[in-house]
Amino acid sequence: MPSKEAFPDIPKIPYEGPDSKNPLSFRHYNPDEIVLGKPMRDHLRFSVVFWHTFRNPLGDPFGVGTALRPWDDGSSSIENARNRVRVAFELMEKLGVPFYAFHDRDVAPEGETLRETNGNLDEVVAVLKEEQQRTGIRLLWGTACLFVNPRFVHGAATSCNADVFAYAAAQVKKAMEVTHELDGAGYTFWGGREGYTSLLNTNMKRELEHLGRFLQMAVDHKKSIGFDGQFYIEPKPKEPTKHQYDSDAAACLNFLREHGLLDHFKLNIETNHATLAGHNVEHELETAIAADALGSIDANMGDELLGWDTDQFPTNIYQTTQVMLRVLAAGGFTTGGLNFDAKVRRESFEPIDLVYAHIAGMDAFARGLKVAAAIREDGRLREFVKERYSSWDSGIGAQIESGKADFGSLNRYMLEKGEVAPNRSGRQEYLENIINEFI
Ligand code: XLS
Ligand code: NI
Ligand code: NI
Repeated sequence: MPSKEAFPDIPKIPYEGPDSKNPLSFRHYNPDEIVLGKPMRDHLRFSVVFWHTFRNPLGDPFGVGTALRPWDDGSSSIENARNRVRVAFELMEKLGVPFYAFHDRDVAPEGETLRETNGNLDEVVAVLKEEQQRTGIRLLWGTACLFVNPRFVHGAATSCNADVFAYAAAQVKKAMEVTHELDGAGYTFWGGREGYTSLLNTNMKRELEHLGRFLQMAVDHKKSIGFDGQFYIEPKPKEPTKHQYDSDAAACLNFLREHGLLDHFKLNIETNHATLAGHNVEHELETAIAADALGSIDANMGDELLGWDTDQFPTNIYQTTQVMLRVLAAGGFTTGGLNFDAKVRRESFEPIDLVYAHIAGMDAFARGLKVAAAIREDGRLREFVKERYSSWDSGIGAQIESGKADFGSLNRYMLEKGEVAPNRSGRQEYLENIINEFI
């Protein structure tokens, strides 16, 4: 515990059940409660992000930051950085969150040179390590910030400037080593500025090849330092560039396959990135699961009236249900978790809003988990889909699936039969009503 608590009036948040009117309690998240044979804690694997929760001043393009963070002296001193880490762990402990995630530059200030910057990072990592040991809270994943500093104006691994590629490589090398030292369960690559704003000045083929080479170097380094955490790629279609190369799950999978990297990466799917890509999170999860590549989830939500990455705390139970249905269907998380890549609104500037926001997100997902578990136990939805595809389980369908049919045999089959078996209704509204029955 820091000598002086940053949240002195906040107790450890208790579970009080659905009827509780206490805003500092969970009404659904009950970590030890067994759902489908497993404690909620292990199903949900919540993680707090350092960047939004402890470094975001809550500014927007029209106004300065509004966040009140009395523990932060606003300086870029190491002392301030180390103290911030202690505050972060105080909050995570009070929330009962088992994981956290950070970018290298969230936790420690940059120095004049790479060497000095690395030294700053080491000084803060020492406190992270201490606090992890004290609390048992673990690092879900580490990552490198390759997008804030002006040197990355044209990208990092996809920069037109080879020196920038080299700097990014050195930075990721260090971030991986630090993640390893903190026993991180994973390491994430989000494309940052890996994309373009104008094709007039861009050699796309060359940039993509550089990105492939960069990730291969990371795979090699992982092996050389003996880090066995999971690598993730996080798809996002736009912001900050007009066209990010990792635009969606399918594009990432294709890129990994093309560069022979598929065995080394899984996907980290972010709810609102899916929406920005013109999909929804269910679609992105299904795409990842079909390729056996669902690794982790950046849990947030967008606003249907705003077309940018608003990173709101996930409070939509219909959506958390949809997410948890997929997580359960995929057999649950292994290395990954539900990482709140979410920030409080600019209008929610008090420290206690950080607490309310996480309680809201955790309860929305706990409730989504319970609803999804009930839907699975009920079985009607699964049975409907199974039945819908039953023509593939025997006869001509089974022959096609097992590779025993060809155009010739299918032609003979159909000439003999003359017309297809009648189609059946898709019953979408009936199925939507089943979901509502449980919510
Ligand atoms: C930005 C991304 C970023 C990654 C980590 O939109 O979501 O926060 O999760 O670099
Ligand atoms: Ni994210
Ligand atoms: Ni995002």
